[in-house]
Order: sequence, then structure tokens, then C-alpha cells
Amino acid sequence: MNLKDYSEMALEFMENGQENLVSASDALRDEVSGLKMYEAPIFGAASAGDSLFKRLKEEGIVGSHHRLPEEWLQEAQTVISFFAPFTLPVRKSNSRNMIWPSDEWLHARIEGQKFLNLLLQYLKAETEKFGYLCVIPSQSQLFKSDDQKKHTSNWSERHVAHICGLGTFSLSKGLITEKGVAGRFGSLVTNLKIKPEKERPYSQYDEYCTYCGACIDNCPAKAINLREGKKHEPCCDYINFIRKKEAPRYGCGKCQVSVPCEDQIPADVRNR
Ligand code: B12
Ligand code: SF4
Ligand code: SF4
Repeated sequence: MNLKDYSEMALEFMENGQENLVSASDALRDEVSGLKMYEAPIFGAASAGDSLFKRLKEEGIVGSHHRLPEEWLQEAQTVISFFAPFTLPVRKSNSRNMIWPSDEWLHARIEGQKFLNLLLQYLKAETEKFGYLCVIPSQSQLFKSDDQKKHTSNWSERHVAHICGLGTFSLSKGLITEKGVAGRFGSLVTNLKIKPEKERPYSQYDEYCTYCGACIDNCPAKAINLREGKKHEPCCDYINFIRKKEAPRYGCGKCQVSVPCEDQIPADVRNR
């Protein structure tokens, strides 16, 4: 099994099921019933022994609470990560109003994450069918999305995706991939050996960001500035404010739409 197999399995899962579409019973209004939330994911892989995983334990990168691949699966050989980009209707709808998240964005955050959880379970089951061990850290009982209440998880999907060659960080703190920043990540740890297909195509952790500042202007919480990047507290407070109106859904993501990194690596970086 290689990364191409994982891309094909993901595509098959997306095309054969209804889970990537907003159901009529969940739809916030009739027009969003049947909305496709994600495009086909892109995949990356890293050796579980990649020295960058150890660096994530450093304060200032993530912290000592961040777990190594072998702390999820003792026999770990490979970490597989994917980025699932939001579809055009999800992205475009969220630019219509720069205060409230669109219904499409709210669905892609909540029902969309349910779909990604099922996709992860499907990929794990397929890996196991071939006789390999596989763990989904984000679905483990040991997983903490907000360890020590510092807005940091003990398995940071963006840092993992960065190590797997999928992209780099940015001023807004989103991870910019070749399909942009608007979308979500997932990952698996397995004892299957997959040789990463290519060297990481970047050497700096923020190489794909131009620091153009478009995300600063978009942010309704004024959480981003050129000197400090994105501050977690105002962003978090804003998302909690949205939650009061939209519960059980929430989200914002204005820093990820109508920006040069929305669905691609910014042209200025590609032309460097
Ligand atoms: C906690 C959390 C939040 C909190 C706090 C944000 C945070 N800490 O980043 C709040 C509630 C505010 C939040 C908001 C949002 N979130 Co959120 N969140 C998470 C969660 C659960 C954990 C994040 C985490 O642990 N970060 C770790 C800290 C340490 O990251 P950091 O401070 O940014 O790290 C910096 C340092 O490491 C620094 N650095 C310094 N030196 C070096 C050296 C090296 C080598 C490296 C690599 C880095 C580095 O660079 C990094 C970036 O500046 C993840 C899911 C997961 N399990 O990963 C989703 C996640 C980050 N969120 C996501 C999304 C989409 C959102 C929202 C858009 C909400 C929405 N859905 O509408 C906003 C966007 C905010 C933003 N501008 O990034 C996506 C990110 C998608 C993307 N393209 O990047 C994730 C990955 C969820 C997913 N499964 O896809 N989130
Ligand atoms: S909008 Fe510009 S500054 Fe902000 S993350 Fe994207 S490329 Fe970087
Ligand atoms: S998610 Fe919203 S509040 Fe948070 S940084 Fe992005 S635009 Fe600002």
C-alpha cells in the first residue's frame, strides 16, 4: 500500500457514500440540503522516526505534552496525513458576510468533521485488512484537543501535516497547502512502511505565506497583526460568541477566505 492507494480509497469512500453531502434533516435551510462539503483530499506521509516529531515537544513549537507517533502506537513506522479542501460553495459563501459564518461553513465544520471522522475510520479499517496496525490519534481516548487549557492539542494536525510535507504555517496560523488553507486535516499512525514520495518541498516553517496581510483585514475579532501573528484568545472568544447564536454549530474562518492563500499557494510564492 502506498499514498496513491490512500488517495484512491478516500475518493471511492467520498463518491460511494452520502456522508460528504449535507442531509435534508441536518440542513439549516432548504438551499443547503445536498451541499457537497469537501473536495478530494491530498495525502502526505512521514517516517515515524522523523526528527521533527521530537522537536514538537519544544516549548514555542507545541510543548512537552505533544505525543510522539510511538506514544500512540508502539510499533509506529509511518504517519499519514491528509488535507480535505472545502468546496467552492463552502468557501465563497463564507466571504459574503465578514461577521457571521455562512450556513455552508457551519455545516462543513460540524457535519463535515463527522464525515472526516468516518473517512478516517474507513482508512484505518482498510489498513487493518492488509494486516497492519493503525491508530487514529484524534479518536483515541488519550487525545486532548485542548491540553492544559493552552489552546494546544497533544496531537496537532497542522504540525503533523507540515512534517508529512503537506504545507507550511502562515501569519493567520493556518497551514497553507497546495490546495490552500480553507479545509481540514486528519491523520493516522500505522506500522505499515511507506517511503515519503518526495522530500518536503519547503525548508522554512512559514515558507508559503507572503505576509500580505489580507487575513488581518478579514478578521472580525482583530486577532491578527503583522507583529504577533494570530492571537489565540480573541479568536477563541469570537468563536465562543458565534457558538452562543449557532449552537450546536460554530466556526468563523474569515481569515481563510477571500485571501491569496484560500485555495492555493499564493502566486507570489509560486513565482519566486
Ligand atoms: C485548539 C484549536 C483551535 C483554537 C486555538 C487555535 C490554535 N492553537 O491554533 C481556536 C478555537 C481559536 C481555533 C480556531 C480555529 N480553528 Co482550530 N484547532 C484547534 C486544534 C484542536 C488544536 C490546535 C493546536 O494544538 N495547535 C498547537 C499550537 C502550538 O499551534 P500554533 O500556536 O499555531 O503553533 C505555532 C508554533 O508551532 C510556531 N512555530 C514556531 N517555531 C516553529 C518551528 C517549527 C519547525 C514549526 C513547525 C512551527 C513553529 O508556528 C505555529 C504557527 O504560528 C486543531 C486540531 C488539532 N488536533 O490539531 C484545530 C485546527 C488547528 N483548527 C482548524 C480550523 C479550521 C479553525 C478555524 C478556521 C475555525 C473554523 N473551523 O471555522 C479557526 C482558525 C484559527 C486560525 N486562524 O488558525 C484547522 C486548521 C486548518 C488549517 N488550514 O490550518 C485544525 C487543524 C482542525 C482540523 N482538523 O483541520 N482552533
Ligand atoms: S492572507 Fe496573506 S498574510 Fe494572511 S496567511 Fe494568507 S498569505 Fe499569509
Ligand atoms: S477564525 Fe475568525 S476570529 Fe479567528 S483568526 Fe480567523 S478570522 Fe479571526
